[in-house]
Amino acid sequence: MTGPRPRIVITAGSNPGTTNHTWLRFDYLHAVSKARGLPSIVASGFTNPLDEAEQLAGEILDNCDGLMLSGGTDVDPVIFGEVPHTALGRVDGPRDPFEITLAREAVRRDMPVLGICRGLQVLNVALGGTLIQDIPSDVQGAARHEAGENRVEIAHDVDVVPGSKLAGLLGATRLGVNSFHHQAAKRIGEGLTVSATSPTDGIVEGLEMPGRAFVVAVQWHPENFWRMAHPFDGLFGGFVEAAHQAAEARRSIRTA
Ligand SMILES: [Mn+2]
Repeated sequence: MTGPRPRIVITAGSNPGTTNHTWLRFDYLHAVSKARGLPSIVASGFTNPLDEAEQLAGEILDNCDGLMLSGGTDVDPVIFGEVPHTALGRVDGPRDPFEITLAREAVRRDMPVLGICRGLQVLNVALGGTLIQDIPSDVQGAARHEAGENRVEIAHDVDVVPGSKLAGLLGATRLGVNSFHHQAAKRIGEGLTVSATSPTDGIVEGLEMPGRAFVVAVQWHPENFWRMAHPFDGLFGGFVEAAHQAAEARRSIRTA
């Protein structure tokens, strides 16, 4: 890859109800940087009237080459028309519409998108999908998807659909993943296909959009493995490469 590093914008949480901080684990930046992308952070919660959300999303995406939707709090089920479950965790009011708008606009533009954990759920809801609000309540005999504190502990296996983009990026059709979620995709959003599942309980662990250059999402946290050489490197490498291609294509149009 030659030329300037592709600009990857990473969404961050607005830390609802606590302090005047945004928050994002550094691992996301390290993983992008390791793949030779240039990471930057955007957060909701600054004074952006939601009626300007689409314009704001457009301006953010005009200034980057790829969108990474990061992990975080639960998506508010009111957005997909369901009553909140008693086991619903914290939600982040301004973050949901901000990220949903960004996700829809990025997909519309065919900009590369990588969704991680909550990011997979946001992408799914943005495209009209729904979520399992609490796996232990809703899925009998489910695997342990909420692991402990060790970010690189393997919690369960995933089966990756052969021939999927994800299988190509990872170079494997079964591998162990970490897991820090109690929600999961239920009805799949328009245009998305399931690229990975947890073999014992069928929980959706990967989504992607055929026909787009790079719209890929995983339910686990590959960014936590950036310190080691790992098949997950292929996921970030493919994402940053797609962003690079998109940037090069735009530059060639501009100079033509
Ligand atoms: Mn899981």
